[in-house]
Amino acid sequence: MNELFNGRLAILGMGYIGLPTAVALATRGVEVIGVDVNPQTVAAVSRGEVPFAEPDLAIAVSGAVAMGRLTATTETPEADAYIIAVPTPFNGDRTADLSYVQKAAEQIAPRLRSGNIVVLESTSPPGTTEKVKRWIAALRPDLKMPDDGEPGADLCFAHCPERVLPGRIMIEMVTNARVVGGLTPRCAERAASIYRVFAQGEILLTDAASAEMAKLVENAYRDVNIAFANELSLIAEALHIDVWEVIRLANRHPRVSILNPGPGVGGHCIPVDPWFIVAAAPGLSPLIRTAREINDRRPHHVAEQVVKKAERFRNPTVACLGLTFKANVDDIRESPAIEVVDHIAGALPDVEILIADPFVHDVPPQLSAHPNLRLENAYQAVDRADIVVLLVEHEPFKAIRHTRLGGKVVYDTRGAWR
Ligand code: SAJ
Repeated sequence: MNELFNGRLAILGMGYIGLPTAVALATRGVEVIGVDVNPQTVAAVSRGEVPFAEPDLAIAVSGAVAMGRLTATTETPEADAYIIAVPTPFNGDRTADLSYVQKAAEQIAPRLRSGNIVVLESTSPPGTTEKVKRWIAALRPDLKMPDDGEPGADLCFAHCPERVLPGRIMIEMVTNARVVGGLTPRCAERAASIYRVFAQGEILLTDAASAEMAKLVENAYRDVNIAFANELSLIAEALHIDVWEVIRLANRHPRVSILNPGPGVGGHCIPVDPWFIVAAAPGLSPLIRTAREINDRRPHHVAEQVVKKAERFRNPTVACLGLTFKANVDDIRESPAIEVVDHIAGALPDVEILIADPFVHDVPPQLSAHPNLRLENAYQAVDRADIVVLLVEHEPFKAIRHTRLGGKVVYDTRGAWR
């Protein structure tokens, strides 16, 4: 009980979760091999560099590589434990695309030996850890799979969902409570030995399907609560009431904590994960589905408001501040801000649109087809604009003085300039 893993560990997927997890283990003495299909990612990690921005990650990666504890390769090596941290996007019908998970399982299968642990970290629908076991079992009939009540299994399988918040990954990786769901209790216990190496938060042992579902539920909970705020914003707009003031007042109630309305919900997790629940129980999830739809409609609604404001001018210039999916990160995946800009630029082809974001240095490919759109420094964009739209509350934007915005139409979708 409470053993600590001290073998060799391979992590498949050197992305937003795999790489910080690799570093957390490597800097505490575990020999970690990072595996990725992308040779550029492997080359970057091998040089001790990080292919994306996340506070404090770069220094930790270069330290772990310099210590010789973290290496990277495109080939799946032999190891004592494997963590799968590859993407699980959704298909056109919004069911989970498990092809990356399946490929990872198939890559691991030929390397497995008796005593190995396989952990799935990728966010997955209930039953996926069981599927990983079956994919591996089909390729390795020589190894005994873990089945409840049957002793003597050669392998352990568990789901341990990541729960870190982009922008705070290095802190939350260590401090968050960790759910470890095993296909059997022994699987959970053995997988927990890996996370005990670095986790200071509580480690909660459970079964694999509960762990899979808990992760989806966490993000659906947030999505539903953001949808509530976004719906309030629509209602307040129609009733000419200031939604931010209403929320500020309501939140002084001891049991009320309303989130912030905004231009939509982005990132790789919250707009995706609730659909996995809807797909698993379609007739039973109207609230979760509706919340998704409310949040998905937000960018279009925000863009329409801007278009209406622009109609009041003869030849306006519009500044859109912020392109990333949320504040103070450089990640533009599933960014509602980009969707808003795309709508505005398309709806107002003769209007000059200036876009600015301290974390984005080129016009994102999704926007490159608009000839009326230009990337600018935020101050210049604001100074030249008739209409200023705040889409992401990056710290440098919050610092823009109110006097600079004087005489302009200001649409603050984040309530940051109140
Ligand atoms: N947002 C709002 N209003 C709010 C809060 C957020 O509009 O009040 C928007 C953000 O601007 C952004 C989106 O929602 O576009 C999501 O941002 P976020 O900060 O809520 O979450 P993520 O996607 O960065 O990370 C989430 C986290 N999940 C929860 O908080 C329940 C994180 O802990 C998970 O590990 C992560 O998803 C994941 O990987 O699943």
